[in-house]
Amino acid sequence: MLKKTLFTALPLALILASHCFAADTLSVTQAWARATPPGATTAAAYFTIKNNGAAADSIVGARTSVADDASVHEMKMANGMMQMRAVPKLDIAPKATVIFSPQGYHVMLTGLKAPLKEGSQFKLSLALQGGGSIEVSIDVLGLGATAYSHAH
Ligand SMILES: [Cu+2]
Repeated sequence: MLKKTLFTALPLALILASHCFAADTLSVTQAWARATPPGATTAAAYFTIKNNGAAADSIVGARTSVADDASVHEMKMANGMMQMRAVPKLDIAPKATVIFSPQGYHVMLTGLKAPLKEGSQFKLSLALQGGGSIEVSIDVLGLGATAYSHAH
């Protein structure tokens, strides 16, 4: 009886695991990037990050094998114009959820080694202030994607 329960519970656990990437207290969901046209050298990755813990933590860097460099940026209105600035340290308060999106925070990838192909995935590592990191699997969506969606 116990064996049967474990057997049926396993597929659900695998599905959940593929959508959630957790460090000790931070969890990342809905991680995506837009596909890039041939020749593009930059891309951006988006996700939702939640601090489940009682202490603040910060993202202090990013790394991926698909690009030479990765860093957290923010789009912000300044003097009536959208401007992009680097965010070397992004604080995430206890219980806070920060949504990375095309209108706000994103992880900028520069020196892209190959186009990001729709339907593929790549790994992104987020460095945390405490010295740990979160490994995130990014789903590459279509060229026109504006938000996370996942077709099963
Ligand atoms: Cu940027």
